[in-house]
Amino acid sequence: MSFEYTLKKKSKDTKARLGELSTPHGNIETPIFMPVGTKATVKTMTPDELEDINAQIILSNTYHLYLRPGHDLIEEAGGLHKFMNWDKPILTDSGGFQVFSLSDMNNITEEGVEFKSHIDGSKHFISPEKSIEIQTALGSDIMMAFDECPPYPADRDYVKKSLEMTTRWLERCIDAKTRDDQALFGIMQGGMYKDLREESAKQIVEFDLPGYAIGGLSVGEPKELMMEVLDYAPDLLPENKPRYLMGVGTPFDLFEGVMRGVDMFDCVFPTRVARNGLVFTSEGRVTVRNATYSRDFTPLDHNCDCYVCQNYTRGYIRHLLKQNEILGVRLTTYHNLHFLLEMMENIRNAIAEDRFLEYREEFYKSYGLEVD
Ligand code: PRF
Ligand code: ZN
Repeated sequence: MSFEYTLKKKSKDTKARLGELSTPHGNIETPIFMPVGTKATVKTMTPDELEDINAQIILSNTYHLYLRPGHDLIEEAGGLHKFMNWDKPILTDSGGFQVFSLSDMNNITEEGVEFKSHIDGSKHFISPEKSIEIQTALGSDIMMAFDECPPYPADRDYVKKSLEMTTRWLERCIDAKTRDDQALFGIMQGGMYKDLREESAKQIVEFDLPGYAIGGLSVGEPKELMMEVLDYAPDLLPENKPRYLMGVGTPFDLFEGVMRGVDMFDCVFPTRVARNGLVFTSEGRVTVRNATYSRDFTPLDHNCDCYVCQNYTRGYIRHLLKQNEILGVRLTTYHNLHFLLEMMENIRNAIAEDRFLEYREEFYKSYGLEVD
């Protein structure tokens, strides 16, 4: 119903695209970065602050919310939007990936995944139907299919069987879906094998879903290998649907992904490193926690017009971080998210004005990245 992706422009010299995705909670301009709010909060950020920095959509996690506080409790509160006071779009990941990366034991069968909670060791079972039941209760705008993300490295035979099961799980997710105000995205797997990526894409595209994700990347493989897969994987998905690269989001990855035809990204990286005192600046990464910055009374980034850079110095923020004062991590998180969201806005403007490659080169030069 209210989900529509409009491809607004294709860049001439790269595969970058400009688009707009409409959802029941508003429209999203793509390419976009989605801040991660795993436990129904983007750590340290109020929804007002997220709106200040023009966050258009956030991501949350089925696995965590199912364990704590429970999806039934969130449903009782009126759904995730109401529970956390965020009225813009929300995408929820299905739990599959988190089960594999966080829980102690996990036993994968055709039926689903049995696992032990990383919190208290209790036993649980999530199937495709259960994942959709949880995401339905949460009421996210975009639900992700329940998939298996094979580890890296994994042999061909394993990856082939796994992607075929992921397709069968997708079909079960589609059958379990009940609400028409929620969209379901399918997830391509296939590891680092081109023919298996093709097979996976071919199978999931059959279901004519409102969007598709590229899963199974950034799982420990060398960066060159991820780029090799990204050279062809987005092209295997329909042009008229949004493409989402899951769990990827350094500044470099965002440029390289956009250039290869990706529209949506999420990653804990900017918020996680912010809590360790690492900030993005127009001149590269700065570990503001370091002693070098104790008497630096300049902003985190002299080219940044965010609230933090307009009002606070590196020296002050370093002091807060060293003292474990809560404000320190709030300020670094705010700046990092602002930095990435503004970078994405610049990327969209550059695509619109046919100067994506120029902007990329200018950014890389200043940031200290190699343009190849
Ligand atoms: N599948 C799901 N979530 C994910 C991934 C995946 O493959 C990844 C891989 N980088 C991150 N998050 N469902
Ligand atoms: Zn700033």
